[in-house]
Amino acid sequence: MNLDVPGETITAVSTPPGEGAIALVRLSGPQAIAVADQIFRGKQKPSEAGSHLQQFGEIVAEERVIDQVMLSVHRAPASYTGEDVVEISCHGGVLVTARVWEACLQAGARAARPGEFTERAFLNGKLDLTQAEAVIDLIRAQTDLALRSAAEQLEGRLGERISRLREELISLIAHLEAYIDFPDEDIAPDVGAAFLARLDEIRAQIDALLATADQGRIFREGVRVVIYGPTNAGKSSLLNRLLGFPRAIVSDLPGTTRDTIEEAVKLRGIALRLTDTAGLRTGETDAVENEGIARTERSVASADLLLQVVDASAAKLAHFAARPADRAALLLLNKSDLPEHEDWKTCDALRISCLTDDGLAGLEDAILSKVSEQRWDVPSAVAINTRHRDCLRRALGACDQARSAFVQNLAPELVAVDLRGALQAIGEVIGHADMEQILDALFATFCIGK
Ligand SMILES: Nc1nc2c(ncn2[C@@H]2O[C@H](COP(=O)(O)OP(=O)(O)OP(=O)(O)O)[C@@H](O)[C@H]2O)c(=O)[nH]1
Ligand SMILES: [Mg+2]
Repeated sequence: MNLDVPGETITAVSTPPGEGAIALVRLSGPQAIAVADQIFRGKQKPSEAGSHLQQFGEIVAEERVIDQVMLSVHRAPASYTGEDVVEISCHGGVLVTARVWEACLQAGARAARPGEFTERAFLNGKLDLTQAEAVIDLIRAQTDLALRSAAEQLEGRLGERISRLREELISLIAHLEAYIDFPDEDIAPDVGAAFLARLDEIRAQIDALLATADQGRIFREGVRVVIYGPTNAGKSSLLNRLLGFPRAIVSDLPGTTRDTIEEAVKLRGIALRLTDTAGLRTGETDAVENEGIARTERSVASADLLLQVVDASAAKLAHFAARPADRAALLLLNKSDLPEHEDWKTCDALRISCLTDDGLAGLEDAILSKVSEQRWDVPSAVAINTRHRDCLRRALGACDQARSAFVQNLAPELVAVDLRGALQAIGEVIGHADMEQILDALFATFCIGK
C-alpha cells in the first residue's frame, strides 16, 4: 500500500449489491469533480455547483442517458475522505447501477478496493485507526450494544484515551532523557519514586483497557454459550428449542452430532452465540468422532457460559464432573418428563424437558441472570478489539521491562528503549506508526465503497 496520500480518483458502488430503490455511486480523489462533469447533465456543472448541495440531473455515457440521478459534490477537505467527493444517487437496479459506475470508470476513475474510502479518510487525518475500525463495526453491528459501542468509538473515545496514554509516555521518556543527557547526575530517590508511580499509573490504565477486550468481543459477537455433555443427553434438542426451529438433527442414536453447530440468537435483547457440540463419550471412537470431541473441547475452552446437559433419566456417568472450574456454567437435568434416576435425586440443578418445554422459561431466566452476574450486559464507553489487545499487551510487556530495568538501576538509556517500545505499541492502536501491514489487513476487511 502506498502511504502517501493517493493521487488517483476512485469509484465504487457504496450500497449493497442487489435491487433497491436507490443505489449510491461514490467518487473520491482530485479528479472526482472532473469525472462528474463529463458524465452529468444538469442545471449546473458539478464543478460549478456548491458543496454539499444535491441537484437533479442525468448520467450520460456515449450520448445515451443511463439514468436520472441526484448528485452532490463534497469539496475537500470537508468530505468523508478529506478529498473531493462526488456522490451519485441513482435508481437501484443492478444493471443501472453498474452502468453509472462504468461511466465513472470510463471517465477516468479507477475501481476502489474494499475499505479504500475509509483508508483515505484515515490517511488524510479525518479518522484515527480506532475510528476507522468503528466504521466497520457500525456496519456489522447486530445488537444495540454493539451499535452504541461502535458509535462511541467512532466519536473517538478510545482514540482519546490512547492519545492521553501516549502523551504521558512521551513526557515520561522526556523526563528520563534529561538524565541521559547529564550522565553524571544520579537520579534522586524521590525522583525515582515519582517516576515509578507515573509508570505504574500508565500500566494500570493499559490494564483497564485490556479488561474491556471480552466486553468488546461480546458486544460484537454476542455471549458465547456452549451446550455440552454426554451423547444423547438432548443437547441438540436444547439448541433447537432455544432457537425456535429444528436447526440440528436430533435422534436417539448416540453420537448424532459430530461437528459443532453455531447459531446466533437473541434472548430478550441479549445477543447469544449458541454452540451445540458433539457429545462427550469414552470408549471406542473413530477418527471423525475424535475430531468432533476435539472441537467440543475447543468450544468449551472459549465459552463465556457453559450449559452442561445430562439425561436425568439415566445414571450419572463417570466423566460427569469434567468441566472447567473457571467458567460460568449451568447444569441442566434434561428429560424431566421421564422418571428421574436416583443418582440425581439430591442434585440441586435446573430440571428441563426439551420434549414438553417444561422448565425452559426458567432456563432463560437463569441464562440472563448469569449474563448480568458476569456484567456482560453492561455498556461501557470503550471496548477494545483483538488488534487493540495485541498492541496493548505488547505495550504492557514493554512497560514491565522498563520498570524492572529501572528498579535494577540500569542505565536510563535502556529504560528509555523499553518505554519507546511501549510508545510504539500504543501508537499502533490509533495508527501512529509505520505499519503498512496492519493497515492493509485492516482495510481489506471492509466492504467495497466504504
Ligand atoms: N423424553 C425425552 N426425550 C428427549 C428429551 N430431549 C431429547 N430427547 C430425546 O433424546 C434423544 C437424543 O437427543 P439429541 O438432542 O439428539 O441429543 P444430543 O445430546 O444432541 O446427542 P448427540 O448429538 O448424539 O450427542 C432423542 O431421541 C431426543 O428425542 C426430553 O426432554 N425428554
Ligand atoms: Mg446432538
